[in-house]
Amino acid sequence: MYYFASDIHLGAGDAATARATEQRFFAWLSDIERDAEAVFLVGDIFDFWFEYRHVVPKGFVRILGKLAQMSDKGIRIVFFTGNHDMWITDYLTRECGIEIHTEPMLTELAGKKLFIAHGDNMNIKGQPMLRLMNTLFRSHTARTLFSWLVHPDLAMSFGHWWSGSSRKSHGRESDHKYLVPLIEYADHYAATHEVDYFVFGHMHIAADITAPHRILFMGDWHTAPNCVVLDDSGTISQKTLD
Ligand SMILES: [Mn+2]
Repeated sequence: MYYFASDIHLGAGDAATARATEQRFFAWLSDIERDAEAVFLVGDIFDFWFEYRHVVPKGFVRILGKLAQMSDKGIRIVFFTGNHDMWITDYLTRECGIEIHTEPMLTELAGKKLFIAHGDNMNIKGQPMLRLMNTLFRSHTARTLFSWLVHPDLAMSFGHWWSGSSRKSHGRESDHKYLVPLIEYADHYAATHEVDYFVFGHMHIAADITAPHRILFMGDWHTAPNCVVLDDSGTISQKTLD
């Protein structure tokens, strides 16, 4: 079995909310651990993560321990960076055996071809401000300068403030018009590539689009914990968790 989840936003909200999300995510990982061949964490797993050469954010020990344990057992943990955790470098790979991907992936699982991506930074040509921020935030030079010049406590305060304002700009749970750019992206991509299923996060809207291409959008865990499951026969489905 293959499992997919995105937009957990660990650490978001007040301490009680953040702990409840972490416990829910931990329970899900413990549950799928029985039959998971691989787990795909499709971006924004952390509400904010900035990694220095020798310093990482506090917290998340249950989740990191669980992921390390699963990886040690031979379960493949594949992590796509999202727009909230794009500054992950090598800590999670070295410490927990997690595969980090900063770009979308076209892969074959259970005999099906899947295109997997967080969904930010795609089809944003008409949004110059977003494009500028993407370029700046992804710049290696900017990241190095930031880590040299900004004290970690200040970086975390800034990051949590920025993450909070970025999440608030979503707040549109059911409006499918926000999915259109990614649906267009998928249509365009499918014209030149063979794809059975597209799997996206980012928009915080859970949706299962069937035509002309099968596109599964995962929602965020603050609205309702959810995941996508691909079984060994190649059947894919979306699940809302309790
Ligand atoms: Mn998100």
